Amino acid sequence: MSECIFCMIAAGQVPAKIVYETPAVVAFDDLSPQAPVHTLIIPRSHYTDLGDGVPDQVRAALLAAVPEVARIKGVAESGYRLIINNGADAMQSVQHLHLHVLGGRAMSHGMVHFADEE
Ligand code: DGP
Repeated sequence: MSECIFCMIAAGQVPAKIVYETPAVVAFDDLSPQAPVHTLIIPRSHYTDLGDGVPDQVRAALLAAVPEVARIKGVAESGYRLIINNGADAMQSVQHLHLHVLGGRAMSHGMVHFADEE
């Protein structure tokens, strides 16, 4: 997808702070970090979200990258949270499947936060 910002990052056409990459995935720091460590892991190929026919090997590659990213970012021991905002109700804002790795400080137990409670 030529106009997809994450495709452009994966292709090296838009700069990003690359943390880790394999032939299947790229990990880079989020532009608007929500925690001291906030890294995104994306497949190089374009899939809108998890419902977009993502092959098993791509799903596996995304998860396999998680401990590598955690190690590189120094949060493997302290822990981290994984988030996938998948689709409209989850407020997915970039329509290229991505996994957030968040860490570097203690988080609350709460996982969700509904729009009508804000
Ligand atoms: P989501 O809401 O799950 O779709 O999160 C998209 C994330 O992508 C959001 O945390 C900000 C980040 N982001 C958007 N555009 C860029 C970009 O051009 N570069 C980087 N590094 N991150 C981006």
